[in-house]
This record gives sequence, C-alpha cells and structure tokens, in this order.
Amino acid sequence: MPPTVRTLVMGILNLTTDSFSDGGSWTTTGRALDHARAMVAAGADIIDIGGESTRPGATRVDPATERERVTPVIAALHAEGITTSVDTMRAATAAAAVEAGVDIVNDVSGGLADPDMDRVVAEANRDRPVDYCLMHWRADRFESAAGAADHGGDVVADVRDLLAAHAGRAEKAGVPRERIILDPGIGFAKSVDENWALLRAVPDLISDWSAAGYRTLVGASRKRFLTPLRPAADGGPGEPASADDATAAVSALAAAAGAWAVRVHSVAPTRAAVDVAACVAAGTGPALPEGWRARRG
Ligand code: PMM
Repeated sequence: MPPTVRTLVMGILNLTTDSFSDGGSWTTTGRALDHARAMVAAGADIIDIGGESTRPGATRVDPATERERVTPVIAALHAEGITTSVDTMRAATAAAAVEAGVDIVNDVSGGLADPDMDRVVAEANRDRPVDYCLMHWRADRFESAAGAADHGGDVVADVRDLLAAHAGRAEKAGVPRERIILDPGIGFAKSVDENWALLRAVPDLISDWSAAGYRTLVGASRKRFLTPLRPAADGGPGEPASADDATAAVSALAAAAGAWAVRVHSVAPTRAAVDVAACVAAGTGPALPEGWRARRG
C-alpha cells in the first residue's frame, strides 16, 4: 500500500561537544534554539534533542550535565508549539524531558540501557500521549557505537527479533502500542554491508510493523557507510556532511516505503524528498494558487 500521509522530518539537534557530525556546534541554549527554529523553517516537523553522543569512542556524560543541556531547549521549543523528541538512554533524563513538555522519548538502546526507562514512558502516558522510539543496537554496554556486533549472520532477522522483544517488553510495562516507534538502528554496531542490507529490507520491515500497529523511524543521516559514495579528494571516505545528498535519497526511499519519519541533520533536501514521495503516492501535487494547476510544464 502506498503511503497516504507525508513522512515526517525529524531535525537533529545535538547539544554535545562530540557527536558524529555536528558535535560542538550548538552548545549554548541560544544557538541551539536558533538552529532548531531554522530547521523548523526549513521544513522539520520534530526536533530531536540529544545531550549525549553515541559516536564511536565517545564517553558518557554525567546525568546532570545531560539533563541541563536538554531540558531548557525542550521547554523553550515546547512553549513555541514545536514538537520535540529527547534522544536519551537515561530514564531520569527522559522524566525531566517529559516534565519540560517533550513529545517523544527516543532511546537508541531500545530501553535496555536503563531498567527504569519503560516504566517512565508508561507513567508519562497516563497524563498525555508520549511516543517511545525503540532503536536496534546490539551492544554489551551502551557506551560507543563503534564496531560490528554479532547479528547471527542475518542482521534483518536480528532487527526484527530484538525490536519485537523490546516492543513486547515496553507494552508489558504499560506503554500503549500506538505510542511505539521502531527504528532499525542504521549505523549502530553494523558493518557497511549490514547497513545496506537493512536499507534494502526497510520496505518489508515498515509493512510488517505497520500491519502490527507500529510506526517506523529511519535514521541514516551522515552515517559513515554513506560517505564512500562521495569520496574525498584523497580517495578516502568523505566528511559526514558530504553524505547529505545521499541522506536525502535515503529519505525519499524510506518515505516511498511508508516510513513514519526520517531523522536528519540537513532538513531542506529531506523535506523536498518526503514531499515528492507524498505527491507521487497521491498522484497529485500540493495546493496551488488559482490558475497554476492548468499550466503545462
Ligand atoms: N542515530 C544517532 C543518534 N540517535 N536515534 C534514532 N532513533 N535513530 C538513529 O539512527 C540515531 C539516533 C547517531 O547520529 P548523530 O550522532 O549524528 O545524531
């Protein structure tokens, strides 16, 4: 079934000093808010706010620092009517973010890093709807996205199985299924080929998860496996931002497959991609001023 609603664009706001690709750029609240507003102006529907990097080699920040980074930004954006998501593996940070008005808890550990996370999201849902994004990341300890984990020889089956287990666990804790978003965790402890194999499987994953009542988020933006598509002048992999065009292509494909949302650094090209996918699916363009639709060309 082609998608009937437009895929949402989640703009990334990393309030960290060392993220994958934009670490250190938005470390004061004022600059962070300016960047968030610019992403909204460029077409972002949701701003995903993170105070701790998962970049390979990153060390974890202390809980108070993480909380102090994210909550003022969430509160300010919420007051402006902007939908926000908090990218955290800590239940206490998620609880503070909920208090500040966050709409989505985005946990890259799929609820494994903190045994209180499911309960915090379930309790938040007693007052108002709070989405819970559960990402696939097979790790012994959630400290670094480095390296390739053992996915039993079939990364797609592993993503299906582990995320089904996460979702079942979260629902048992009291999170309503309609609040759960599943994310295949592109780039997290996966080899280059595993990332491409997962992207190939995204349409099947989306259709199965959607039939079961779950939404899907795809996050491939600036991930390392995309950079060899545009090598640097010396023949090595390009800088993370060199993958922005490839990211927009992934967004178009994910949107055509019915992804609920795509998580990206560079918003405008992805917004164009998901808008095109929605128009193609509908077989019609956006609302136009009188007289335009009849024009040829
Ligand atoms: N990737 C990163 C961080 N958080 N959250 C979700 N749900 N999905 C992702 O793919 C994801 C994420 C790492 O990328 P960044 O450090 O450039 O934000």
